[in-house]
Amino acid sequence: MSGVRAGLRRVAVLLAVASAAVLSGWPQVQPAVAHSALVASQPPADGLVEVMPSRAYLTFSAPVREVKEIAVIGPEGSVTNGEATFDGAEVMQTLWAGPAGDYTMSYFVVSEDGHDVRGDLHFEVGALSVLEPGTSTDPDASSAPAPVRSADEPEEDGPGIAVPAALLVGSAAVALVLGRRRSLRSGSARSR
Ligand SMILES: [Cu+2]
Repeated sequence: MSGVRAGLRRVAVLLAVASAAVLSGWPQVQPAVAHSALVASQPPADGLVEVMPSRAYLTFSAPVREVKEIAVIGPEGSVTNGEATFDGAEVMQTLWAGPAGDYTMSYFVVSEDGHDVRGDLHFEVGALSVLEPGTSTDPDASSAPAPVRSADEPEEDGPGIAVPAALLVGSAAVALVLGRRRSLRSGSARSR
């Protein structure tokens, strides 16, 4: 009987130790879960806007207690106009008009739990076509001479369409002559 009681007491002690460990460990875990972070912004991170908006917004995962600094730096320097304001988890910063180009928006706020939340993001101001200069200057895009050549001699394995137009016209003429000569010599049996 006493053995059973001793066993029960041991179990009770173990449970008490275990629950004490859980309770003491709990407050250390909780702040990490509630830690605030940036969840959205306007302009969006790595986004493109055609014109600099008059206001930038930063939305955090927890309410903001204080805004230390919001900075928006572009090709001609800072475009922030006055102090940032905040309402709950959203921070608003008024902006001056800025030129097209790359901008860095950095933030430093104090979250509801008293922790600093800081970081930066990038966005670009400019027309959509400015973002894709590769497609218009790409040598592969000069495919205009290709239809002419393929219409004349579809089976010629000439140089690729990446070759400059002048070279292409010259080689097309040579290929045309060679092609004619070859077809005269071997008839329609050999096409290549
Ligand atoms: Cu925190």
